[in-house]
Amino acid sequence: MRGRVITGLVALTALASLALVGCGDDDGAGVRELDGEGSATGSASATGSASATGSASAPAECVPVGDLSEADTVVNTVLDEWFIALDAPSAPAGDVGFVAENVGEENHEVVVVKGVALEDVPTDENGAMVEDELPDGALIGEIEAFPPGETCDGTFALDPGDYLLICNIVEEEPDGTIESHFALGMVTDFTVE
Ligand SMILES: [Cu+2]
Repeated sequence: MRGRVITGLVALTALASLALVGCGDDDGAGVRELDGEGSATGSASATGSASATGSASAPAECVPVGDLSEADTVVNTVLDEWFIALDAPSAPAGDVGFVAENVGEENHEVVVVKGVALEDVPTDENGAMVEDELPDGALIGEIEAFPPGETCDGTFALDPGDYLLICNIVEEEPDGTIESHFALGMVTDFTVE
């Protein structure tokens, strides 16, 4: 019952809750505990994620995208709570392979978006990107969510332009805590020249 009360509060103060989550790296242990509980019981947390992002309903596993061996440029990418770091801010036009290492403690993903400024990314009430509302052609592709401790890669044919790399996972924990990885800071610029 306590969880339901908190959920109601979160609905009214989603932004404040996100800010608290963002400040509280120490809360990570608790969140992870709840994660484990959720998967063990098959609870509603996965349902919430699926409706928000369509990416986290099944157990995450690395599914490489494209053929890394064909990449003209390889960009090493680090995913963690709550940032995406690249070893190069740009690449020449062509096949760009992102080799993403998840050094964090939660699943992460990489969505490649072209030609949309950060302030123009369409978002929902949780601060997550609404992929369906992106301009036509802006959604280039994505490395779907994969687990902590793993490395996954995606190779995309990129034309010159300004890009964003975004982790768009949203999780609603059993205690009502909502985490939008994008809102928490998992976004970075990338330029193709
Ligand atoms: Cu993430």
